[in-house]
Amino acid sequence: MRAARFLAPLLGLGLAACSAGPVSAQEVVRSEQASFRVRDFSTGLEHPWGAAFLPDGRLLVTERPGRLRVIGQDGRVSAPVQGVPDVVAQGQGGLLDVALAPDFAQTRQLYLCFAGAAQGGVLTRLVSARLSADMARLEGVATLLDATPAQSSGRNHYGCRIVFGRDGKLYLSTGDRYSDKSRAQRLGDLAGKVLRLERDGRPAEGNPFIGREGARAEIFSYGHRNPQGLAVNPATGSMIEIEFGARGGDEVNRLRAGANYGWPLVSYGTDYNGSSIGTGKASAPGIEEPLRHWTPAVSPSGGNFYVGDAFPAWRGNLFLAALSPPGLVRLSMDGDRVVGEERLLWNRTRFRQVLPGPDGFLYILTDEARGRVLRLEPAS
Ligand SMILES: [Ca+2]
Repeated sequence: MRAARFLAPLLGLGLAACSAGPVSAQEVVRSEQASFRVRDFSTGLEHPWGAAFLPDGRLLVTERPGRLRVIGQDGRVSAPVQGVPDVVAQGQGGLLDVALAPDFAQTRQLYLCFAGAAQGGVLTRLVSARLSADMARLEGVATLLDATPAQSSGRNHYGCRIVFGRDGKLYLSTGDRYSDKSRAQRLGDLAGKVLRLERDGRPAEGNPFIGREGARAEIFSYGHRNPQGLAVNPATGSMIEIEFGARGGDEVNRLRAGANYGWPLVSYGTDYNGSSIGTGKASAPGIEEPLRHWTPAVSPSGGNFYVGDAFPAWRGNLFLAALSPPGLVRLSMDGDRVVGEERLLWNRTRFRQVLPGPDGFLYILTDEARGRVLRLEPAS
């Protein structure tokens, strides 16, 4: 068991069979600032990846193999929503994130991000669609952006988180696609970037590389490895990005227009075989420092800031869903500075995404073949 625990983070494997066992329903956890009960809110989801609450309190959830579901407030899972585009559900790819348009209540417009087939291979693709009034199907599906060029080798590192900024623009993260790390530094390439888009997929007005020869106008920031987390800090309005390092070097960053976040020139971690990354340095002039970094890795996928009334002590904290070692990372913030860290439900079940609900409870997607939505509720 000790060897397995040591090797698991290196191999990217989960350890569902640790001594404490997987996270289970009805458990009460007493932590630094809050006591909570963990409930199985919903079950029977295959590798849920992204989620968005609808205005009526229901929850839209993606399943990586290519399904979109609506979960009722009673936790009941709908039949798959019809009309989801074909995805390449191989490796880390598949149907990944879902986000609602800011005016969803009027337009019923939503956005999906996934691994899509294209000429020359596979890439990260962004589409828009309308959710039918009965929530049974998607209508008017349109491809907004392909993070070109497509890559024929490998099925890893798609990034693929969608978030709207305070500026009303759509931010989309893309991974470096693993095989050729240098894609993240190339400004003519949309891999390993955070893109800032108008709602129809065009480059957003004011983007930093508009007019620069050889650079893509969609790019907001670059030098990212595999960013699966994006969230707006409610205290500052900053766009916060979360990305996996290789063997260590996971990062939380505050995004600035036109900034270089360093991959693969610098990293606080090493490559999986222990060799150094790029220059072998952890930082360099002209490259943005992370707000926080982890070695050994925690493998943070999605993350969100807690807003709500159920856990007053957690307001404004940034929660990260960690895959390996699995669990929840809670970061206390002072503005955009990270001033504290606590690990919850650690070494138990792989978590893909975490988000607060309109009821103030905290919802977690588990990365399992028989995946669940967990709900944390206050316990006295
Ligand atoms: Ca970095």
